[in-house]
Formats: sequence, structure tokens, C-alpha cells
Amino acid sequence: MMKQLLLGNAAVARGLYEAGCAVISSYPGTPSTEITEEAAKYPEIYCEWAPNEKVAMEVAFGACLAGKRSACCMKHVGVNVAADPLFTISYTGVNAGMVICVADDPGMHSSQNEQDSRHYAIASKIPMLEPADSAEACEFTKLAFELSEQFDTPIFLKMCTRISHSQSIVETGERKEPPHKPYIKNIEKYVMMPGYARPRHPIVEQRTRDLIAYAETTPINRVEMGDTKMGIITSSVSYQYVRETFGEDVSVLKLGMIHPMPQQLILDFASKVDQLIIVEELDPVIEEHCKTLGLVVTGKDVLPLEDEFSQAVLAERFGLPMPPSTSLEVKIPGRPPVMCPGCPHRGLFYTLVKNKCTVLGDIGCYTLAAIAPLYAIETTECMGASVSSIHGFNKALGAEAEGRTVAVLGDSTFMHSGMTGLANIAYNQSNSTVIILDNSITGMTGHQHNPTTGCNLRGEPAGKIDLEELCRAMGIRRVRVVDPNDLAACDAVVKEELAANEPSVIITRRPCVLLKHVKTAPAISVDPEKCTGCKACMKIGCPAIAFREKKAVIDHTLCVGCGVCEQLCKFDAMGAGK
Ligand SMILES: Cc1ncc(C[n+]2csc(CCOP(=O)(O)OP(=O)(O)O)c2C)c(N)n1
Repeated sequence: MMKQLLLGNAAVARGLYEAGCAVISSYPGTPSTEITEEAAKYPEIYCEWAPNEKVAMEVAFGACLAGKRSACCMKHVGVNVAADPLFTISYTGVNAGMVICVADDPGMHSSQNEQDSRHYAIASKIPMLEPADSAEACEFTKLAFELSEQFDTPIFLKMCTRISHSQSIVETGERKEPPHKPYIKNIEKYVMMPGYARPRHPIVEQRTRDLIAYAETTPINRVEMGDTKMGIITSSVSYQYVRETFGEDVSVLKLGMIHPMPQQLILDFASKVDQLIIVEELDPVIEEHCKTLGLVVTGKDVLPLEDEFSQAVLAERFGLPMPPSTSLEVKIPGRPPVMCPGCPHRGLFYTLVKNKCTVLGDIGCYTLAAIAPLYAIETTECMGASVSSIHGFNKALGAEAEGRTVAVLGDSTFMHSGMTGLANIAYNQSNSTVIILDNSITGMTGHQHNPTTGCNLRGEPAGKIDLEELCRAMGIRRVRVVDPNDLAACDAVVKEELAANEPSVIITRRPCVLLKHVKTAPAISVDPEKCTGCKACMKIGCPAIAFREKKAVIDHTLCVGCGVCEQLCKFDAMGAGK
């Protein structure tokens, strides 16, 4: 046993390691990504990035079927992608234990919505554990495997941004290799066609009843009795806020198992307190459960449905003294996210704006082209949506749209869920132009490899999908590759492909400038004699370019010499060594 200060996600990884997990397949997504990255540091665990969450979950299922403990990790929206296998592996159950780590993002620090994953546990009838600090993250992960095997079910481990990305003390232990569970052919259990699936459903319902019985007595659903005027039912990070705001005296029922929830334990707790309060982020899941039990509760009538909670939110809503905190005296100016200096996406978006294109967007670093000064991207829903949507957009409007509309998405997003949309374009023939921004990495989530990069999760050489060949094999005859930093070439290719009378794919290829192996050029300077202050260089929104005394200036600590601004200057005022 050793005490370590660990990030919540690293603690989950430690739990996976100690539990003898053998296979992890995941797709990156904040705030879940570090679970797999940390787990990959243990040579005993095979870890991989799958092309998407559905694949990851099915890989984990295959591994547990084979008799090895397995896991898959994803962010909350990843469960949408994996929902198809999810609902059916609930019926088949597992062989060795299988844990689905999902990290929610209340407050949308880095997500497109705020969905509450607890609904998936309820809807798929799969149990869910919810740790409230790093120690629990490690412990609950190990417990999750035990429960998965005991109750023959995949099991959720639900994290959230604050638990994933906060550090606290964890007592780490040794890895325990679980006994091998040989795979045994069992068609009735694993082939979910109607005749075999029907008898599995009552088994799932009985499992939920058994899990409710477990939830009544498990120590992870913990009553901390204090003053009886008020009793709070809570879980996850909200438990920490409750303790800091309401103090040590208040009675608390802390739920570590959020699905299924106990009934008698809650009724007993409620009977001992004068007022019952539910403190939970996002949706009223605990609250609705309590109401179904006939209890009168205070919850979402006082607390918001939106955003993260904090000590301040609780104090304000319940009229309690604000817990002491320190804040800066100075007001810091807002700093919206921007593409990095030298980002290879910038040149393409300048070109699309110049050509007055309607740009259906997707999710990645390039989504930042939706904000000032480019305002280029007009839609963003979910990964892969740009490719499917442009087909619908063009089918609806015909030639009027086809000559000016493009879909943009990154290499990782194309592998994740853009390919099927392109298959639809090739099959149902809309004259759509799809642009794959190939920066040789999954940039937005912090540089994970994907099937187009030629490396695996550990950075070792791996299979590499050739995007051009893939698009051609799908039936797209016009496939063009262009350097996005070459504005003239980019402009010509965009014009030609929009004018063409058949579907086309443009691949803008240049590696992310933050990749270690990318060599940068000398920084660009501005010749103040030649600069007329026309601000043409400002149109690309490069953070390295500023304006001082009516002239452009370039910050040499930021500039990587990509040369895009230089191509915009009509007065030859910009260049290396000016
Ligand atoms: C279903 C789902 N899974 C994961 C994410 C997290 N995520 C946001 S963008 C992105 C990939 C971005 O990589 P890429 O498409 O290569 O574009 P880049 O950021 O490199 O420009 C991921 C994994 C998400 N938003 N939705």
C-alpha cells in the first residue's frame, strides 16, 4: 500500500490496473481521455484508440467474452455513439467483468451539450457507480469489476469534469490477476435474436431487483447522520460541495451507486429527518426516484438544471454563508479560444470565407473557425454530421447550393463517423464537396493517434489508412490533396471542386504545428516602412499578429513562420528577416 496524489482519471486507470484489467479500447474525449492514456503506462494492459466509441465498446465486449477483464472509456456524448451495442450487451451480460467509464461534462467546458449519462444507465438497465474523489475512483473501479462478474452485467463508472480533473489522495495497491474465465460457447446467452433475446429480458429485470437489494446494504451508499433538521441525498462532486457549504453537522446520504438506487435505505433516511433535500447536478434523477417513493423533496425547485454546481451556487440558493475563498482583485479580460499560431486549418478557412462558401462544420480544432474574425463555420452538431448534412442540404436546394457549399471535418472525425456519410454521398449521388482537414493527429483532445496517422496509442508504428485511396474506393472519383498554407493552391482547388459536376473530396494536408516532429520556420517580421496598416493580415485571426501605432506587429514568441499572413500582404511588408 502506498499513498499517492492522483488525478481522478489516473485513479481510475490505477483501479483498472489493480483489478487485473487486460484490454482497454477507447475513443478520446474530454474529460475522459487521460483514463486510457494513464492506463497505457501499465505494460500489463493492452490499450488502444478505437476509431469511435461504438467500436471501443464492442472491442471491450469481445475481450470480456474471451474471459479477460476489459474496459472502454469515453465522454458523455460518446455513449450516444455506443448506444447500439450498449442496450444489447445489457441483455447478453458478460463473461469476465466489463467496465464502461463515462465522463460527463456539466458546464460544457469542452462539449457540445450537457447530457446526463445517468439516463443511459436507467434506460439500458446497466448499473452505474459514481465516485466523489480520486480514492473512490480507484476503489469503485475495482468494485465495478466484482459487481460486473457477480451480477453478469457490464457496468458504468461515471466520472465528471471535476472528479476526472481534480487530484486527491489514493491508497494504491498491487495488481491482482483475476482467475481466467474460459470462453464457453453459449448461443442462448450471446445471440440476441428475438427467440433468445426474449428470455433474456426477464433475466435483466431480475438482475435489477437483485442490484436494488445490493444497493440497500452496500457501504458505497453511505449514511452520515448528523443534525436531523435537514437530510441531504447527493452523490459525486455535489457531495463535496454539500460538505463544504452545509458543514459537518448536516445529515447526508451519499450514493455511490447511482443506478439502481436503493428504496428502503432512502425511506429510512427520509423518516429520520425533517426536511429532505436532493443536491445533484443536471437532471433530477435522484429527485424523481425519491418522488416515486412518495417523498416530498426540495431539489430542482431551488437548484438549477444547468451548469456545474459549486460551493457558491449552493450557498446562494440555500441562503447560507459563502465558504471562504480567494479571488483575484483584477478583472481578467475574456480570452475566447483561438486556433494556434501556425494552425494549418487557418489557410483553408480564409479561402472558404473569400469564396463566400456556406460551410457545414463538424467537431475538432477547426470548429474555432466559427468565431471571430473568420465566422466561417455555420453548423456543428456532432461528430460526422457535416458530411451527412451537406448531402441533405444539397438534395434540398440542388445546384443553387452545390456550387458554394462545403462540409469540413478532421481526419479523426472522418474516421469516427464521416465515412458513412461519404458512402451516402457516393451512393445517393449529391454533388457535394467534402473537405477533410488532415493534420495527422486528433488535435482537439490533445494529440491522440487515429487510423490515419500510422501510429498506435503508444506511438509505435501501426496500420495507416490511406485517405485518398479510401475515398476513391468509396466511389469518389475527384479526390484532391492540397497544402492549406498555400493560399493560391487552396483557392484554385476549392473553386475547381465547387464548379465540378460530381461529388468530390479535398484533403488539406499539413501536420498540426504542435506535433513534436514538425519543424517550424523562422518567425515573420513586419517592415514598418512598408506596412500601410490595411489590416489584411488580421483577417486570419492569428494570435501572433497585433496592431500597434497603426501598424501590424508580430510576436516572435508565438510566430512559427507559417507564412499565411505574408501571402495576404499586398505591400510586401511581411516576411522572415524583414
Ligand atoms: C462522440 C464524440 N466523441 C468524442 C468527442 C471529442 N472530440 C471532439 S473533437 C474530436 C476529434 C478532433 O480531431 P480531428 O477530427 O482530427 O480534428 P482536429 O482537432 O485535429 O482538427 C474529438 C475526439 C466528441 N465531441 N464527440
